[in-house]
Parts: sequence; C-alpha cells; structure tokens
Amino acid sequence: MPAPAATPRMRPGRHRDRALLAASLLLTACGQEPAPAATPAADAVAAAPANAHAARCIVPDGGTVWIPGGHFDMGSDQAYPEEAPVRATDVAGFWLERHEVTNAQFAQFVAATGYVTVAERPVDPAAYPGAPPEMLQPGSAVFTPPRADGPAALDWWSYVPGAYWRKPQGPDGPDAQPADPVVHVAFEDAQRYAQWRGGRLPTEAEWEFAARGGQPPSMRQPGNANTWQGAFPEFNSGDDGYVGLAPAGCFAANAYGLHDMIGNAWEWTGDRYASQAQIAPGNPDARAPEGDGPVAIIKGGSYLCSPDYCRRYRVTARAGQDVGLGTSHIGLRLAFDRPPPAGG
Ligand SMILES: [Ca+2]
Ligand SMILES: [Ca+2]
Repeated sequence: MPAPAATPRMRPGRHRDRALLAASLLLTACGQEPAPAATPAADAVAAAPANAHAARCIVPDGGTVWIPGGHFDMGSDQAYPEEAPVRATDVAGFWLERHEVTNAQFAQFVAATGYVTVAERPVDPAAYPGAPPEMLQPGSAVFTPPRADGPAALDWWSYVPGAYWRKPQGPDGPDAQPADPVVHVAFEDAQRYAQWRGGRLPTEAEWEFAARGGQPPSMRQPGNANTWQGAFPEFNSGDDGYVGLAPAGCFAANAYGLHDMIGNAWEWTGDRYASQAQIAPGNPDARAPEGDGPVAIIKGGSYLCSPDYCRRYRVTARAGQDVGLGTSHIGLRLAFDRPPPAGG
C-alpha cells in the first residue's frame, strides 16, 4: 500500500490534498524523477573501498564543530530546477553537530521528557473519513522494495502501523540501533528535540554552507557517503558498506569535521519550502521560505539516493517534506547559536 498517499499523519482538513502532496514529496525525495539533463559526470562514482568504513566510525557522542560562516554562491544552475538560481548568500558563524542525531541521543530526550512522537500518537478517525482501518493506527512510512506485481512508482513506501523511531521497520522488525541516526521524526518532533537540547534546526543556507566545507559543489555520487549503488529501487549492492542506514559517523568527515552531511539520513532544516507549483527553472520564488507552511526543506539525500534515479546526494540538492510525516530515511542534526553544553 502506498502509505504516504493515505497516511493519517496529515492534519485534519485538506487531508486528501495534503496526502497527495506528501506522496509526491516523498517520491521526489527518494527518486521518482529522471536525472537532470546537465549532469554528464553524475554516473561516475568516486568509489570507496567496501568494508573499510566500520573501522573509521567515530563514537557519536554529540559533539559540535564551529562553522565560521561566510559568503558563498548557494544553489546550482546545473541540476534539478528547484536548486536554481544560484544566489549570493551570507551565513553567520554557528555551531553544528558533527553527526546526525542518534537513537541513543533521542532516547535520552524521551526518557527525560516523556515525549511522544507524531508517529506514536492516536489518530482521530473523524479527521480522516473513509480511511482504511490500518491507516488509522499510529505508524509511519517505511521504505520497502517494490513488489513484483505492484505499481512500481508508488510501491517503495509502505505505511506500517507501529513503525516509529524505536522500531524503524515496524513492530516485527529489529530495534533501532543506538548509534544509528534517529528516523521517523516529524518536523514537530525535530523541533521539540532541538528545544530540549537548547539548539535549533539549521537554516537551509547554514546547512548547505556547512556541507560544502569550503569546496565547490560536485555533481558526482560521493564515495564518502552512504548512498545507493545499483538499480533503484530493486537492487542495492551495498558497495559503500551499507544497504540501509549506517551508524552515524562511519564515513569520512568534510573539511569542517562533519560526517554524513550527504547521505545516510536526510536532515530537516528549519526552513519551509515554496509550493511545488512555484518550482520552475529560474523562478526565484522557489527558494523563498513560506513561514509556517506545511512543507519543510530537507537536505543531503539519504541511503536511498542513486545515480540512476535520484541524484540528491549533493550539497545543493533539496526536497520538500510534509511537516507532519516522518519516514525511515529522514533524521536531523542540530545547530547552536551559543556553545552547547559539554558533551552535548
Ligand atoms: Ca549504501
Ligand atoms: Ca545525512
């Protein structure tokens, strides 16, 4: 069942439109579109030695690094339309976590506050008349390889009742691993976690500036990131060492000391996305944050990004995600305006 198209995570009212939007956004984020035309080198993979990553994994202890800020040309005119136009952008200095927020970190938040994530909350049937019963159970969207007899375009996301951050594959799947990035966090969950930690979600500009590490953007599939190798969505060779999520911090850091900015889990930013209808080549409105709009910007791509279907394993790539829906491939990391507490 193509869960995002009927997820009960949508807020009451407009839920049909919202659900359809969510489905399109998820597919955009994960590979529905053909590759952009102007990417001649995008198929080339800067290969990393298989099985070489485990020995390099850092201890994901929540450390932060100082990002000095500066001036840069944000975006790309060479890739997907929503990344254009290139814009001169200034970013002030800030602290950024050197790795994605882990399950162990999120567990501390839940233990201290009793917080219940969006995916765990009861669903009001009155808000979603006509929804099938399984969609009215708490749950979340989980990537599953497509069925041979299914509609391939919509078949790699399933709404799984009981899926949430502790059980990322659903109640019958394995427990979340402490060092893996936390997933199935909706935008509200991410913001509440950030508030508890005394931080915030980075802006898109901050995130992109930090991800670049002072380097110009590349169109190539990176070798130092957890992405997808093989024919998406049917076959993933795992040549980079991981078919699914990797523990946070197992791929080489960029020049700022940041791990997994590209790949592994997508990362929420605090910025909202312009409407899909506004996205057109050269339309500057495509970059305008929309205040409290229903779609937030995620950055960095995930372990599902592949060169044959979705080349969003790049610093300028971006996608919109319904704020009310977490998935099995979206996480976060925090920014801080003041030095965070030791160990935090
Ligand atoms: Ca991988
Ligand atoms: Ca990431």
